[in-house]
Amino acid sequence: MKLYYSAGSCSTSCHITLEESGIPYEAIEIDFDQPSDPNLALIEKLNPLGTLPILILDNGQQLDQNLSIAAYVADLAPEKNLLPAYGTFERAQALNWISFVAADLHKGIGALFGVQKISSDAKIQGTVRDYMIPNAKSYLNYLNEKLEGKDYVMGNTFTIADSYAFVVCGWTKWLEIPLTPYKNVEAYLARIASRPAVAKVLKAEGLV
Ligand SMILES: N[C@@H](CCC(=O)N[C@@H](CS)C(=O)NCC(=O)O)C(=O)O
Repeated sequence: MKLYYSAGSCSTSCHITLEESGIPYEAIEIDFDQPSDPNLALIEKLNPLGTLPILILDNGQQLDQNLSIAAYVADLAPEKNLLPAYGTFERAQALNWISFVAADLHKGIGALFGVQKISSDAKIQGTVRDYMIPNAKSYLNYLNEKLEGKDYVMGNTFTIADSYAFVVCGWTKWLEIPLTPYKNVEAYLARIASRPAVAKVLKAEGLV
């Protein structure tokens, strides 16, 4: 199977999940900042939303949302426990977490990347950022509290929700949101970064 990703974006979480799963895959980087990237037209064709990740299976079938790709890959490697077993309450809890990451954390933090597109006026940018920051911080605070006494969001086991939360929380360094008030989140990110599969993906994407 083939994963199209852009370095450091939410699609990196699927790259991490694939690496953690041990399943053979090919990862193809798309550079949205390079109009000459020959794969940009292909991405537009594959996904009219123009977003990554996109996963293409060997039979040509396609998935193009973080949650579906992560869950599909996790289910292909059940022995890795990247998602609790079908039909269990723990599975619903893990999906609850990944939904929080996709709908709340990703949108709350990721929206800050768009501030420059709203206006070239620095004052307006500042006003918009001041409006968005409390929202982003409320999600970081929620995660911080829920991580108390835990290694990962589900407890002791790393799941697909952690792949995704790790990437999104990592954006804070580019957005100049200090994580010092969120000690559990800081420790969580360091813990995940030290996982061999994660370290391998970060290196492959040129992020370390
Ligand atoms: N709902 C989608 C959102 C995917 C998404 O927002 N992808 C972003 C990167 S984080 C993207 O590809 N943006 C296009 C761009 O940067 O031009 C999912 O969960 O997979």
